[in-house]
Amino acid sequence: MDAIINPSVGQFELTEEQRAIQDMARSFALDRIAPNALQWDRERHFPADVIREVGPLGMGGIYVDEDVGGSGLQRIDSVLIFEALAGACPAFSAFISIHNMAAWMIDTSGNEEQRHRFLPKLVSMEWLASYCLTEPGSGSDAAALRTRAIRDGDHYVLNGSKQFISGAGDSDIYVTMVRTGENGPKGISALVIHKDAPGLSFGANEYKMGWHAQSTRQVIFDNCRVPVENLLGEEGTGFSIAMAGLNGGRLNIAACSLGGAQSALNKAIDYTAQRKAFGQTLNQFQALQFKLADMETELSAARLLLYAAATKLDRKTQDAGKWSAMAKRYVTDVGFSVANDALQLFGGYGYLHDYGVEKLVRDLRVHQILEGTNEIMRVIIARQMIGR
Ligand code: FAD
Ligand code: 2MC
Repeated sequence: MDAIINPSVGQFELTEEQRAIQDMARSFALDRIAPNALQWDRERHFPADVIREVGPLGMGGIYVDEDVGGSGLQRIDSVLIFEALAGACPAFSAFISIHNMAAWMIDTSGNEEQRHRFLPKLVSMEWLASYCLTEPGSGSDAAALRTRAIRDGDHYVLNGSKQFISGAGDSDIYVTMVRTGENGPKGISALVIHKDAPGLSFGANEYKMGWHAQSTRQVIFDNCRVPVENLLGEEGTGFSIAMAGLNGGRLNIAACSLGGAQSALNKAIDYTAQRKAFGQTLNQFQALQFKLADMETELSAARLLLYAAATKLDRKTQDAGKWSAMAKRYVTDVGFSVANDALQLFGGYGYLHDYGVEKLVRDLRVHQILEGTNEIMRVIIARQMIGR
């Protein structure tokens, strides 16, 4: 059932079922993620074992249909889940989000045989999934991708590479956009590629500013052979499939920012209630009270926008893509700024790893870049506004 959301008066109320989903994700985050998050970050460890634990809890196919084992929930439920998981570790939450995006693409664009071949193992998280669109020569201009797939009997033969792929090398399934036809978006197709495909290899794990709990590698195709039966939809429809996936993915990334920033704010509220300067606790300085008030206000506005955008995608409204872009742009900008302000409130201790705030700042920074930069979100919003 939909959450009751009326953005025009700024009120929303979760249903009992949604509260139960939120509680389940929060307890998992508290018990299984939070105690390990700093260590994973320090050791650049991809916690595949703990990631797999979310499958039996229904978080491996949140909005995948129930006939193949999915949870059959809605976008609003998924943002509640990713917000809750990100409270403990945004990078962990974001990987589950990408996995869900890839699974949803197979669920909605795959044929029955493909759905039954891939989805039961993806929703249980026996198999993990990655999403491969970006290339070394094309990021924002995604329709310029050049990885070529040429038909050879009952296989495609792929040559090219994908850049910055989250989970690459650790995932079992790669939903990959390739060029099967002309230049531009209409020449792109989507393939489901298993990690054992001959000719598939991976680059080195990148050293990054944040998201250390996730691997990021190149995916390299050297005469890689993929069965034609792994084509999603028709040849030439891959770009639309990729973009439809991102409409939901962008909401989830925004939810990851929201959860991470809320966690930073909560830490700042506690810290400023204890730390003393000039004979009083920090939270007695009005300048800092005003800072906390602004952080709370902006996060609440971000949450309302996100929940409204998720509801629009659930209702498949004509402007859902624009709202998804608006939510991604606004929530990830606010999320980063709130986490950074929380770090400032901690003074020098905010800069120390053990306090957990600097990790949140580092993790949230990349949400302004990936799943479409925030400049590209403005391109999408403006195009809808001016009718192009
Ligand atoms: P560019 O496209 O080169 O952009 C450079 C700058 O120019 C940016 O500021 C951009 O906003 C700006 N710009 C470009 N075009 C315009 C324009 N028309 N108007 C205004 N400004 C513009 N991709 C995947 O496919 N799968 C993944 O799993 C994945 N995971 C990632 C994980 C990490 C940690 C990172 C860093 C990236 C990941 N990406 C992934 C790639 C990510 O989506 C791209 O980095 C992003 O889309 C930007 O592309 P680019 O890096 O090539 O930047
Ligand atoms: N939803 C549904 N369909 C969409 C869409 C959307 N959000 N955006 C575009 N399309 C369709 C569009 O309708 C058109 O189809 P048709 O001709 O049938 O109408 C087709 O796609 C081509 O669209 P455009 O003409 O708008 O294509 P253009 O090349 O001008 O630019 C742009 C599209 C800039 C919006 C796209 O390239 C883009 O989103 N770039 C950012 C790339 C990105 O987000 N990468 C993220 C990688 S994943 C990641 O980072 C992870 C961490 C997983």
